[in-house]
Amino acid sequence: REEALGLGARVLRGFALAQAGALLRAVQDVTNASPFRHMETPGGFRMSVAMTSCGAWGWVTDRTGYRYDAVDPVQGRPWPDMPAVFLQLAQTAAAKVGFAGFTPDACLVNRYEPGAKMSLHQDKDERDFSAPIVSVSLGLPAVFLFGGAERSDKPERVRLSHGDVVVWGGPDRLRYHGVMPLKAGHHPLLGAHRINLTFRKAR
Ligand code: MD3
Ligand code: FE
Repeated sequence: REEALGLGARVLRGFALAQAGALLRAVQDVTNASPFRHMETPGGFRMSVAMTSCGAWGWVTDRTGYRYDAVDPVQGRPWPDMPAVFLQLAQTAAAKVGFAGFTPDACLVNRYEPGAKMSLHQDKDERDFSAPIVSVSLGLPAVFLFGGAERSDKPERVRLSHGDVVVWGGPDRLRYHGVMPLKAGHHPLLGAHRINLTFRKAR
């Protein structure tokens, strides 16, 4: 099942289902090396989503701004390697919708608990907007907000469930997007959490 969202956004329902167990074991390996943390925005707010990264580059925010950094500032070491099962899934999904040759060098791992949300934003800390972003949803479902080119454009709501993969590229790469506060619930593999993996080409 493949749905078009915008011209450059494709939802692959259940594309990651068969790999979910292996992906979650790999998340555990990543977080053993670089644990989830609640980062601070430049404006001084604590993010409700807990984050970590793997791959050559990790996304970081603190009082000085947003950036990709080769070093995990909490651990003082490079981010853990991107697990093979992550890379394989991201590349297969990208190729399926026309982005053959996608080589992500960063995977941001987001963990939501009930009430956690992500306000409307654009992803523009990457250097090359011609590369897509691939996202993988695991655990509790969430309502994703898919906005327009301006923050004030009314967003579409899209439910993303366990195993769904979305590829955002081309004309949709810079659209505003966010996630509504997570509803409480129980998922057999993740309990009261949702985990989202986003694969990016940072550099
Ligand atoms: C649409 N994460 O980490 S993934 C993020 O579910 C982020 O955790 C959300 O937004 C989450 O930056 C949404 C889906 C996503 C990612 C990047 C996009 C959608 C996008 C870039 C452009 C348009
Ligand atoms: Fe984003």
